[in-house]
Amino acid sequence: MANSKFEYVKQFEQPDQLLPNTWVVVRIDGRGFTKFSSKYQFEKPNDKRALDLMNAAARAVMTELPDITIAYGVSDEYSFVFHKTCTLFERRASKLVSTIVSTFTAYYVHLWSTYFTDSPLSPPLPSFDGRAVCYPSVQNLRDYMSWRQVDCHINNLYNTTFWALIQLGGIDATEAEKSLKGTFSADKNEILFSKFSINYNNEPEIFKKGSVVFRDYEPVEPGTHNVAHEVENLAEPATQSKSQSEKDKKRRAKAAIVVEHLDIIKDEFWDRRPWLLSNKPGKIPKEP
Ligand SMILES: Nc1nc2c(ncn2[C@@H]2O[C@H](COP(=O)(O)OP(=O)(O)O)[C@@H](O)[C@H]2O)c(=O)[nH]1
Ligand SMILES: [Mg+2]
Repeated sequence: MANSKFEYVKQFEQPDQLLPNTWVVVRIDGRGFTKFSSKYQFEKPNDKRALDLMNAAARAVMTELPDITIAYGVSDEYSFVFHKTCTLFERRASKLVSTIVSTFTAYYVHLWSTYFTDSPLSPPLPSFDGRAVCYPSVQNLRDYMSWRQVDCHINNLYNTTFWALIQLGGIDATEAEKSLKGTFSADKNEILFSKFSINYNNEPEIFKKGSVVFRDYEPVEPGTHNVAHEVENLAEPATQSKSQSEKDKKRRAKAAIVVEHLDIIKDEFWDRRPWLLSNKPGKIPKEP
């Protein structure tokens, strides 16, 4: 094809490659969800429909993008983790982020009416922003995931107590804020229990722990696999025969993508699911 005199503009396209051999986390966040949640009267502090919708959209994203090994969501945010050996889009940040954001948003809108059966969407429509961050080690990645889950816990304990004071205690937001100022976790647990007979431990797991999405294979005995160590020493994706990668692909496609509300801070979660860090599909569980 002949070059046109306009073609020089291509030089303005600058590389935006993510560092190779690192775990890439794309975190998306609902734009203006403070307003959006009040428009659709989300329940306070947690709206189960809204969380289920976020989880369904995240599941759809993972189904379409097999390079995502795990995702974690809380409130109006979701983090999607690409395995460190993933070469999708030659690891261009803008392509990765825009793909996640648009796929997630499309499914969020598409699935809206399944979860909000009697409040149809109207403009301004929901939208999400996104960013990509590279984490060089398994420890950094796990600390990132732990950071999000600790955040979920701190916010949920605060919000649960704050809204109990208002909805059950009959005080206003200013007073509730004042009575929580400077309190520690133990104080909030105590307020919930002594004033409202609420045992925070009995709150739904989805509210306390957030949601983790992953492909489900048969769990292994903890201590039998040292995947973190192996994967840390891997500088390049292990070269695989075509037939092996076809097999992996099929097995990955067969695996159910599950949404659970588990502790992802402790080792156990990762030890029992070596495929999350190894990116090698595990055994498909037998039908019960
Ligand atoms: N009522 C209610 N609000 C929620 C729920 N999940 C998220 N939100 C709202 O979404 C906001 C998310 O925080 P952030 O992203 O910082 O605010 P944004 O910039 O307005 O999107 C929260 O402050 C809540 O107002 C929910 O389950 N119930
Ligand atoms: Mg937001």
